[in-house]
Amino acid sequence: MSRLIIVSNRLGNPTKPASGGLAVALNGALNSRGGIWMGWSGNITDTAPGRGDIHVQELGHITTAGVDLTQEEYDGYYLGFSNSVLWPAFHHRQDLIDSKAEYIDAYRAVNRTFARHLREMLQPDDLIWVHDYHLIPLASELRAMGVENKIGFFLHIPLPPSQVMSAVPEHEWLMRSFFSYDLIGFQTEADTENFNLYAERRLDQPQIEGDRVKAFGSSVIAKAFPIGIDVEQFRDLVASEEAQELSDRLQTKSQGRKWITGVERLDYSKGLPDRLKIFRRLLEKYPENRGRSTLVQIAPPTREDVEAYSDIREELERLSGAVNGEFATIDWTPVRYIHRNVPRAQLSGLFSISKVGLVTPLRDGMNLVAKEYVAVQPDDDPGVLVLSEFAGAAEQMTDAVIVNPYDIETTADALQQALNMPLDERRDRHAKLKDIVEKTDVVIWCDGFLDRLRNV
Ligand code: GDG
Repeated sequence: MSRLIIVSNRLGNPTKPASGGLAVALNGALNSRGGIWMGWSGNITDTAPGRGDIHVQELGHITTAGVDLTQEEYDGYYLGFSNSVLWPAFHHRQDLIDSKAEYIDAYRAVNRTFARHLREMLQPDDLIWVHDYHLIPLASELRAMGVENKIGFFLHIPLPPSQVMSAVPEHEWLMRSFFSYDLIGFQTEADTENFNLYAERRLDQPQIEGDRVKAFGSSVIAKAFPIGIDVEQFRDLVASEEAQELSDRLQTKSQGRKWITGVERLDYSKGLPDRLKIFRRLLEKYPENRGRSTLVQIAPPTREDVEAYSDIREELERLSGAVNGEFATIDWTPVRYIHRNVPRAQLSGLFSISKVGLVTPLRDGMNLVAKEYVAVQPDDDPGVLVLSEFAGAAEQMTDAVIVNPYDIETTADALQQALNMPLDERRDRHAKLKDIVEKTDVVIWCDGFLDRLRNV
């Protein structure tokens, strides 16, 4: 069997029990095939740009290769082009693009450095799998160095329509780099369609035949591979002592109150301020929820060095403070807002007793929280998933209560509907959602992508 080479911005750690579904699946795939995981080591050094050391570690039949970055590279490649240009643009927030000429240079240079280190470690039949927007040009750098191995790419975030894509500096160059891959995986059919439409409208004489797109004298297969979660692992967590202890405590304390739960990194794409406005509207319009429903919002910090993130924390504190100030009573706090990372076992416990999983991003590649919430609902008395139509997950999870989070009024109505949904309807929707989550778990996703890549 050919070795698997995973390349991602951050390096996974195969020696530690992985906490996220993605790391679990990739560790599993690497363990069964043997191979290399390459990524940024997490170190910032002061060597000359492009000379960053590589730290190679042998862990059984997995090798990890961590590449150091200089401060300049980190600022330009990671904070700059990846997270101040591509992340906002790909999430339809052209208004937040903050572009400087040196960003794209650093982005290209770091991709070249990764390619240079990787080429030295490659064997002819290695299968290479590159992850996410930080590394889109990696294959074209490898091809320029003569690498002929099969190379696949998976985009974890959405691919925007060509009109939005055209806001990205040098977008033609970026889109052209996709054609150095053999296989590109997107989260949804909609993303795949955006890729094909960009090719049709902006490339010179493209040909699209089924999954295959031909342009620039090369051809690539572009296809949706919706990512899933490790259902078994997440259910084991909910059975753990830590999860049980928390859910028992919450249920005893709640005295019949209903928990509504939201969990995500404090990112502008996740629609957190709108969520607080939705909850506020629920309390205003349906006063029977006062004293009876509580929103638990967990939003750990993320990318605080990127300027566009600086105001969200303040805005969220202001909004949650205002709701609590207006509606709280001596023995009820409407919003519990936690700006810290919560242990994964506790998250699973909280999900399991929450009557509503409120997942309302303004734009999201997939959204794993929606799937985690469904995975741990009790079959006999399940809660309701309220899901934004702008999450990739909405393409598969059509039995959720689907909402438009920009429309505060109708989303507050939908939340009220979810809180009062009859048991039969909840069971019916849950059974269908659970089926989807189980049938498209992360191992199936990983095997599906690699099988296709091997057979391209
Ligand atoms: C990107 C795409 C796509 C969250 N808070 C805590 C915590 N989490 C965990 C969740 C979930 C994961 O982090 C977040 O995954 P998402 O899918 O919701 O979102 P992104 O981080 O934006 O991921 C996304 C994903 O890639 C996979 O392809 O679905 O669209 O944007 O597992 O549970 N975990 C812990 N404490 C927290 O406070 N332990």
